[in-house]
Amino acid sequence: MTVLSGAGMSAESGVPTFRDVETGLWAKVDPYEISSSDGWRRHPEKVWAWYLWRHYMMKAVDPNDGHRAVAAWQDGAEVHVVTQNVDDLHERAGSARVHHVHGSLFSFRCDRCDVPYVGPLPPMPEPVETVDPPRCACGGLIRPDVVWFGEPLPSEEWDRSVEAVSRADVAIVVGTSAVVYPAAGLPEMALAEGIPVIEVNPEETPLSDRVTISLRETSATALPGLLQRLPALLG
Ligand code: BJW
Ligand code: ZN
Repeated sequence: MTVLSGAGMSAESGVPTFRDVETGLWAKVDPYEISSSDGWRRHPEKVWAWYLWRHYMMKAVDPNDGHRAVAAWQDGAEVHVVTQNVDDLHERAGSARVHHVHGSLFSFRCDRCDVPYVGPLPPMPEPVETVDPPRCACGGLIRPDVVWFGEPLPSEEWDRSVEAVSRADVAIVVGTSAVVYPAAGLPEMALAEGIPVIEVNPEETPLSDRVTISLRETSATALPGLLQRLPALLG
C-alpha cells in the first residue's frame, strides 16, 4: 500500500493546513513570499522566523488516529508513506518507510555550500516576525531543508516515491489539495498504471472526479476503518 499524504493528514493534530482560507498557514502570509527562494533572498529573517515557529510548534502536537492507522497497516502489508508534509508525525506514529518529498522542519543546511547545520537554534516560546538565521562558516545563511516553489525535489526521495507508487496494489491519497506538482502527479501516475486510488478528503479536489473512490471524510475518521472497508469499496 502506498499512502500519499498532505497537510490535511496533520490537521486533526492541530497543525494548520496551507490553503484553508480561515486557519491555513498562509492565511496571513503570501505563500510565494514565505515559501520561495525569492522570498528567502529578500527577507531571510522573516522566512527563518516562520520556519522556526513551525519547528517548535511540532513539539506541542501529537500524531492523530489517521497517522496511527497508517502505521498499524504495516502489520499485514508493506506500507510506504509519501508525504508532502515537513512534520514528523508519521514517524512518531510508527511508520517505517516515510519519504519526505518536500523536506523536513527538523533539518537545516547552508544556502550556499549545502553543508548540514547541527548547531543551536534560538528558543521561540511565541511566534515573532523576524529572527536572523545563523551563518555558516562559508558566509552563507542557514536555511530550513525544505523544498520551496521553483526548487527541485530531493532526487532520492522522489525516486523512492515513484517506485513506491508504481509497485503499489492500492494508493491512498489523504489530505492534499492536489495542486502542487510534481507531487500531485503521483496519484495520476498510479491511475495511469491501473492502480486503484482512494482519496480521503472532506473537500473536493481536482483529483476527486478521477480517482477510483473519493471519500468525503477526514483522515482521523476514515483511516482507522479503511482496511476493513477496502473489499466493499473496491468491489
Ligand atoms: C483534510 C483534513 C482532514 C483538511 N483530513 N483532509 C506543473 C503545473 C503547474 C505548476 C507546476 C508544475 N510543475 C511544477 C510547477 C510549479 C510548482 C507548482 O506546483 N505550482 C502550483 C502551485 C501551480 N511546483 C514547484 O515549484 C516544485 N518544484 C518544481 O517543480 O521544481 C522543478 C525544478 C526542476 C529542476 C530544477 C529546478 C526546479 C516544488 C514545490 C514545493 C512545494 N513546497 C511547499 C512548501 C514546503 C515547505 C513547507 O512546508 O513550508 O509544500 S508549498 C506547500 O504546498 C507545501 C505542501 O507540501 C504543498 C501541498 O499542500 P497540501 O499538503 O496539499 O496542503 P493544502 O493546504 O493545499 O491542502 C490541504 C488539504 O487537506 C485540503 O484539500 C483540505 O480539504 C484537506 N483537509 N482537513 C483530510 N482532517
Ligand atoms: Zn556554507
